[in-house]
This record gives sequence, structure tokens and C-alpha cells, in this order.
Amino acid sequence: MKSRRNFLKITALSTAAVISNPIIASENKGIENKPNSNKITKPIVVSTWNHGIAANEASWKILSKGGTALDAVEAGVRVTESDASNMSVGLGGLPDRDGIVTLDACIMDENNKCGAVAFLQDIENPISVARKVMEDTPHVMLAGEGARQFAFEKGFKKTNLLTENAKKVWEEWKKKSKYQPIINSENHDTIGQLALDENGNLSGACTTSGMAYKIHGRVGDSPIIGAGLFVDNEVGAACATGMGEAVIRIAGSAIVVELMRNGKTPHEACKEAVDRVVKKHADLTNLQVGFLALNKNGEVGGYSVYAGFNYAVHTRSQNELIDAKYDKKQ
Ligand code: SD4
Repeated sequence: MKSRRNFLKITALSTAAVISNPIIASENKGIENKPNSNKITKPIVVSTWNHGIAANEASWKILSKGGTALDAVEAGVRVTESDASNMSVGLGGLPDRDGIVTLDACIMDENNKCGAVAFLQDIENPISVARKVMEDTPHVMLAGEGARQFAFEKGFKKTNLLTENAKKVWEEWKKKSKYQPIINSENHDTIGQLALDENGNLSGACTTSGMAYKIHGRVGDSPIIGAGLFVDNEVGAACATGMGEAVIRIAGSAIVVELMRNGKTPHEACKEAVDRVVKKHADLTNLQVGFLALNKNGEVGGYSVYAGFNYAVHTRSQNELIDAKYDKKQ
């Protein structure tokens, strides 16, 4: 994601938060925590990408008052979903190749309860619909028109998600694209968020407009439990960003959690999952994938195929952006 920083506009709130907090942005440093069960960092919330700073702020309002990780992650990613200037999540997200914005999201709590929506249209906050699927139905995932109808039944309002700006960008794309979905490492940036609350419970959320200009009906990893997100309250939580197809192929987030269960640090687990992505794909052109993980001790790690992935970490002392370590420069 070479020019991702140009592509993604940081919101005014994010900018303020970045300015007021020190940024660790040193080249390929990342966080490399060693397990230390004597010291648990909690509460803590972590999110993918620059927009994670603003999302973390919203989550922190809940976590700092002793609120649950589940409430915190829902509130956090709603900020990104409702930010029309963000072109990769929720309102204002780039559409599919037919000009239709379709959204994917999932949420998971400390009891292995989970809910998801895929290929959802016309709803600004899919994460909250996913939570309703989790809490009000016996199912895990609703998709497409059924998910949309369910959202209306639950009182969600119909919203036009295609902003004038996103429409203009799509119209430009159409001129050159010949209607081919192009997998481009610069046209997507999901928010995945993981939190550990004061009671030591973990939850996570993941939400996206998916890959821009995808074929109508395409669903990525982000709403798939075990791919875009996985939480096991005994061990830790993980989420993914980047090319969803590659994440699904290795059951990415579930693998990261299993690796932590087997003793890896969050950093080591994310690295090993990335190694697996690299090993399983002969052609790595534009194949960016990043994983973010948080364990029960509040230790954090992130790793990506290519340089450019970053994540925001909010603890009692700060809300900071960290550049993940990576496998390849470009
Ligand atoms: C997808 N994984 O739809 C998402 C896109 C993404 O950072 O994460 N971008 O494939």
C-alpha cells in the first residue's frame, strides 16, 4: 500500500489525536512483546490503520469507565463506518464495479458468540446489524437482501451510502478499467478492532466496504468469523486487513489465535500467518495482507506482507500509531 497515506484522508478527529499523542513511526519496528503474565495491560483497544486513532478514542470512552469490550468495539468502528470521508468503510466507501456500495461486517464477544452481515446495502452501520444478528437471532450471518430487510425490521434507516465523491472516483475508474475488477493494494482499508476490558474480557469487530470495484456480490474475509476476525477469550483475538481472498484461504484470524494458544506472542503469530500467505501464493503482486493481534495479557502485535500497514494502540497512557513489521519492502 505504497501511497495509502495519500489515498486515505485522516479525519479531523484522527489528526487531532495524532498530534496530541506521540507516534511511533520508525521503519519496520512494530511491537515485539514477550509474554509476561505478571503484567496485564488493560483496558486496551487496538485498531487497524490511521482511522484506528479516532475509533480507539470512541472505544476508550467506554473502556475507561469500566465498560465491556463488546460495547467498546461496536462504538469504535461505528465512528469509521459513519465517516463519509473514509472511502473504504461504511458511508462513503468505494462501490463495486456496478457503482453499488456493499458492506461486510462481523463482531465476536468473549463467549464465542458472533454475528455477521455480508453484501449489505443501504445501511450506514453494518456492525450494529451484525450485533443484532448475534443477539436477536439463532444465526451467525445474514447476507444481501435478507440482511437488509432484517436491518429495517430492527429499525435501521435506509441511507444512500454512495457519496458524490465516491461516485466521481468510481466514474473515473470506469473510464480506464474496461469493467475489470482490479485487485489493487491501494483501494481498500478495512477497520478491524480488538479490545480487552477492565474485567479481562476480549471482543472484536471488523467492518469494510471491501475491495473497491469488486464484482457485484463479492464478499471478502471481513464478515467471516475465523478469517477477518476471531476471538477466543482464553487466548486472544486477531483481525485481518488486505486482500480478503488470501486471508480466507488460510483461515487467517483463527490461525493467528491458534498460534497464540500454542505459545506464540501476538507479533510471532501474525508473522507466521503472513509467512503462510506468502508460501501459499505463487504470485504476490499486489497481495497485501496484514494481521493485528491482542492477547489476554494486553500484548499487541501486527505484521504484513508489504510495508505500509499500521495500527493504533490505545492504553491508559496514549493512543499511538505503530508501523507494523513486514515481509517485503515492495
Ligand atoms: C476485503 N479484507 O474485502 C477486505 C478489504 C480490506 O484493507 O481489508 N482492506 O477483502
